[in-house]
Amino acid sequence: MRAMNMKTLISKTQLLPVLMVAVALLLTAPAYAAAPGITGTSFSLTAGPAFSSQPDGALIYSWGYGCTTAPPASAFLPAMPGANCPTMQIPGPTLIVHAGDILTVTLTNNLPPAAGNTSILFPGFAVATSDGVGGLLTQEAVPGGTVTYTVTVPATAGGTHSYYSGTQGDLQVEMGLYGAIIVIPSAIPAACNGGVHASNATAQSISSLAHPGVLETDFRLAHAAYNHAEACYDREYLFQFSEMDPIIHRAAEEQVTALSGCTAGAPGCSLNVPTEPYHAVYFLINGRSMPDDMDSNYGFAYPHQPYNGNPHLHPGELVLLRIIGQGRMQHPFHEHGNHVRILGRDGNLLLSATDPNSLAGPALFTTTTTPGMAMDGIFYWTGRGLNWDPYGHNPLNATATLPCVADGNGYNTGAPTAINYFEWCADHNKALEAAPFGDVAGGGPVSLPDPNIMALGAWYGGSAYLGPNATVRAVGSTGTIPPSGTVANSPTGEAGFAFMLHSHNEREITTNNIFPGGMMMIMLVDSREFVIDESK
Ligand SMILES: [Cu+2]
Repeated sequence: MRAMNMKTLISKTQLLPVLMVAVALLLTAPAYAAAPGITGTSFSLTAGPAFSSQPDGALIYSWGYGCTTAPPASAFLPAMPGANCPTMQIPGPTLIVHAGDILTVTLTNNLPPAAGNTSILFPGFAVATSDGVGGLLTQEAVPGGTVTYTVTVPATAGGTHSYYSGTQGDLQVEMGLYGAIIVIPSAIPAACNGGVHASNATAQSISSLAHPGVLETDFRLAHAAYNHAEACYDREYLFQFSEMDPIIHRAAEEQVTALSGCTAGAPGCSLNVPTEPYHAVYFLINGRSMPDDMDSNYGFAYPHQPYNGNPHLHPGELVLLRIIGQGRMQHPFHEHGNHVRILGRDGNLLLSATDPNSLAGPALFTTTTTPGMAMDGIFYWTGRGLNWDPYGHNPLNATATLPCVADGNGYNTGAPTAINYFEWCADHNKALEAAPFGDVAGGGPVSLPDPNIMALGAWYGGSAYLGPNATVRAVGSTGTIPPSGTVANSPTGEAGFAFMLHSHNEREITTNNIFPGGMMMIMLVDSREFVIDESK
């Protein structure tokens, strides 16, 4: 996912030079695609220890899955220069596989000897095992040893799935031994090959203010989450929710240190870490707390937490949210701006009882995950219900008014390349501002603050309208100081509508009891002519 526009942030907040250097370094760090992972039919994974980082500066002793050796660049999906699979990461590497595959997953146990055995569960899949020793739930790898799982992915499979340790789960999952499996369906319905994404490039090419010569790249893994015409999507993100109680991690670290060098299986060479009472203070999206989750994928500051949480989208796009609850708590995660229509849970499509050809998943206000549960849902944003016209600018003609022709559902979808594609026509030309610029006449109830006021923050493009062209024509409330064309408000910079996506358990949007933090991120809705580039 694309990193935040830090350039705007520093110019508006005039941070200390030393911090600007740090931010500049972040800008040069590679950040890549939407739902990255490793692909193939044979995976060599390891379970091992490393320290994960928190935005309060804490380094937390953790366990995670990783790659025994770095896979070839061709194993990464989407293809991303600079992508890596370290020997330990949280969450574990996302395994991107195809329906009908038979997977061979060999796990090497590189945890400290005192940690004992470890394993992987693949809930919902038929699994055969070889090597290892018998455990309570599956075959396990002894310290220094291996176990091999042969996982059959049904030809009809699709969607998002979890994997996690099946050994002493109260400790090992808490320590970080979990990850995701994405199954690409065996057949993609023809209806899914059009969609909003296909027309974005056309919309961008006709805009006088698009990034010259740069058109949007397709960062999807597929065009549908399942082999079903109602499972098409235009963009995708993977969110894995978890939490950590650092007291447990500290106890594990102290005992591992005290027992360093002991012989696995010998008397006394084992951990006795209490996992109750449980008092989590870190709440994670893809292994990171806010604001770290808004930084780059594979950012060098997070060598063991490579995945971010930073969604961007255009109006009307069907955005596939792949969501997994990986910890022990329920997380009532709220996607602001619309409900999420659930396609399937744990890889099972939710079909209508009366029409088995139709989907009947609920539209959820919060995508609440119970432990271990995965769900796939569709989110989109159009501006419907705002009661004013957020599309009120025309990038091709500063004085012409964009047409809005309502389809049967009330949206402007007749011209798929229109900049105001998916505008809710009932609000077309409805004024927001008392003294506006652009297409929409004055008379609205709102006097927006001067865009030069720093307190509005980096997100405000100087305009109440979507799009870089709106930013160009934005002026201060005095009408004398145009904020556009500055570093803070470059028309080529991102000036989308920002929505908080966060846990509705408000304790979970803190980091070690400090707000804001934890399980929170910002979603940006960008006008279509702005190129969402997941590759940097
Ligand atoms: Cu909310």
